[in-house]
Amino acid sequence: MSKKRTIIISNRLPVRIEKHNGELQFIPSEGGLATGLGSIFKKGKNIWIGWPGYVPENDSEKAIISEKLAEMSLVPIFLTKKQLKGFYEGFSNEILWPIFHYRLSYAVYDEGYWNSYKEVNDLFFKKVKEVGVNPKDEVWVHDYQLMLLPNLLREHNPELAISYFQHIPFPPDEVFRYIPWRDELLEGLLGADLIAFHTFTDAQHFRNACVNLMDLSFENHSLHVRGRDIFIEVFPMGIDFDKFSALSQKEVVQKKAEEIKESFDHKKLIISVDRLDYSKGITMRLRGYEKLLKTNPNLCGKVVLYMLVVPSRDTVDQYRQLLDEIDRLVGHINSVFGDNQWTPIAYFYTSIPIEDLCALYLAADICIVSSLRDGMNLVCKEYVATKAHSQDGVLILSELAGASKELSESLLINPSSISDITQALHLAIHMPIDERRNRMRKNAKVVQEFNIFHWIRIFFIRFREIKAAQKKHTTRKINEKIKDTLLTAYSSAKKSLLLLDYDGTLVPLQKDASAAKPTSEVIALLKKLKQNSLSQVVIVSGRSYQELGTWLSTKADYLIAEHGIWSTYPDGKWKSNMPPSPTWKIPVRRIMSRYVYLTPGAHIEEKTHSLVWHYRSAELGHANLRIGELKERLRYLLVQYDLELLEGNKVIEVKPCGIDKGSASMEIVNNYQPDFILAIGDDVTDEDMFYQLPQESFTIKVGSEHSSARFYTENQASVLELLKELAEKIK
Ligand code: GDG
Repeated sequence: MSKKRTIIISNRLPVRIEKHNGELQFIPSEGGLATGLGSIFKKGKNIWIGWPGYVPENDSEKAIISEKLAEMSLVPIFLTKKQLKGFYEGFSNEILWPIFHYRLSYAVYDEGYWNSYKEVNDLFFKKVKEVGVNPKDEVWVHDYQLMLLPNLLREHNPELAISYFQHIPFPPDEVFRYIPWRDELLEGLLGADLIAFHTFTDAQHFRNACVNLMDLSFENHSLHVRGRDIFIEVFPMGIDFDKFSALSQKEVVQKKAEEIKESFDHKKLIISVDRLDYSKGITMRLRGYEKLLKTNPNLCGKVVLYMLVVPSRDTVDQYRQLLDEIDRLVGHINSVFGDNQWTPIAYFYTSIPIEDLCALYLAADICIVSSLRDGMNLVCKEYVATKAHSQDGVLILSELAGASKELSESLLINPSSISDITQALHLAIHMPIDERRNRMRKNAKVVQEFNIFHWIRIFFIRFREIKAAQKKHTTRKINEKIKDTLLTAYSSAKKSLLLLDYDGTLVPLQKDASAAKPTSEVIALLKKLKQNSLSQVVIVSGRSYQELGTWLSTKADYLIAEHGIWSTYPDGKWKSNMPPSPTWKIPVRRIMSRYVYLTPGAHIEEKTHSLVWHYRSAELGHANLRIGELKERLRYLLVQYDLELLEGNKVIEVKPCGIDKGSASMEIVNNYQPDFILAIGDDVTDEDMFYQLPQESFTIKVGSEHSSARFYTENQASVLELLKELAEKIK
């Protein structure tokens, strides 16, 4: 049997390929993610799949690259220039990137980009198939370029452990809505077992998108999709703390830092390091610095802003424009405030070796990160790690960067407020040494503890826990073996009893409850099941007895309505277990009506012995807000009149205590004494039935494994499949 392996998949491989004098050179990436994941993909037969960042000129070059990368456990996916344009520059960077960073007006909704995105995600999927994946393997997909991949993998391999991490933010669902292909993107991600983000806010936004756009339910930290639990998690990514901290102690780095300081005459050095991107708030930072100089002329000649901008995506229009804007602003500030002796901004549009970067961090009195939106931001963590020894330095950090949730001892700024930036710079320049040390020590502790290796460790712990729990649950999922046992027991039973819930079990749930009439398929099925003279078929529903009677009176042996209050057992005639005209309804209806008045889409259904507040057509968040108040207002009436409140699927129902689907079913069980019981239901109210029936009964929950039922099945359609097989057993 083949051994389990871990497959990492990301758009870019952790390597750069360059061609010099006709020779290919392979330069491994020094980035934090590459270092962290190195502890995984370099082990055993594990691999990392992705684009090598180079378009080969011919097949022989492809072969050379594949062979060389194989030695490094890397598997390349070769993309054409056209694919890179549509999938990467287009869909990923001109639609997803701006939308996910709240820049709605920058998005270009090009159908061609979308087709290219699908094509390339499919190419990644085919590559995974080609390298061979078995059900025991673990796959970890990284980032927004591959949002469709988890589901492509899932469809091919239902058991596979699949996780996804998004490195950039996830926008609020109302923003995400803008993307014409939003449903497909969510569907794509929902193929994973674990979907994780840097911050709780991002996780919350993603969850809301699934609940509000896909109408999924979220319980116990997980989304429920076609019988599978998908966990949404928060894992703030860290850096290789020890590497930066050790670099800062290296003599050569310290010397370089000293040289930097000297070259600026030991003036207060403020640094910023970012990729060229409109999400990084570079122009706002420049304006904040300009205002600092304008409002504090005494600082002129005493401070320098060292701004390192790393070239990125500068073939895209918006990035080119940003570059021009930065050039213009830097030129303006330097010419207005500078003189022969002093240039206020030292601006570099380049990238530098890691030792030089570390020396820059070390030399800086202040580091400013002013992202307008940033998934995490690693630069600020690297600055803190480099300063861990000296504990001297001030971090100014945007509250819209994920890192701000952890580095709370920074000077937090609103990056759209020029005054905020100016004020923070002023504070940082004048901060006393004790405070600087105190803040830096606390921040460094967080960066050290939650480092990249810790991130990977806790991610895999959770990932494996989820898979283990899934395996445990799947033993309860109706499979062929359980089905065989059930069908055999039914065939050989002398007296069998079928207790079937209606909505969500025999028919799908509908927005308009009155539209959920039995289909001809269900009617034919019930007719067939009823033909078994050794069996009784009972529909156990929460619906009103009038409605249930009109639809199903001749289709089943008995009907139980309103969660057990009405029953046609034993003589086929409706009777109620409750005295008529309950007085409690008047005050309960009055309160429920008030919340109908306040909530568009909500309505009250009146049954003979219960009142139901429906909110399937209301905005979910709004309804939840009202339900909280409604429950609070009903609390005293429940005690006063001995009532209970049932929370069902987009309904809450108030009814007298003591009678439920369980007690009504047990009345039949006690009289009929069946030797086979099958009970199926999807609602919380079916739990009373599952709980009270004899232990050996075949109790089946529809659509969720969280239940006291012995088994569960994926969805409503699978119930009909099962009942069909049952009907075929009738002699
Ligand atoms: C995305 C998300 C999230 C920069 N200049 C040089 C250089 N760098 C390195 C830094 C740092 C990295 O680049 C930049 O990382 P960030 O996290 O700041 O930003 P993104 O590239 O936008 O990354 C971000 C990240 O993914 C991880 O999940 O934090 O929010 O947008 O490591 O050191 N490195 C060298 N020379 C340079 O000139 N050697």
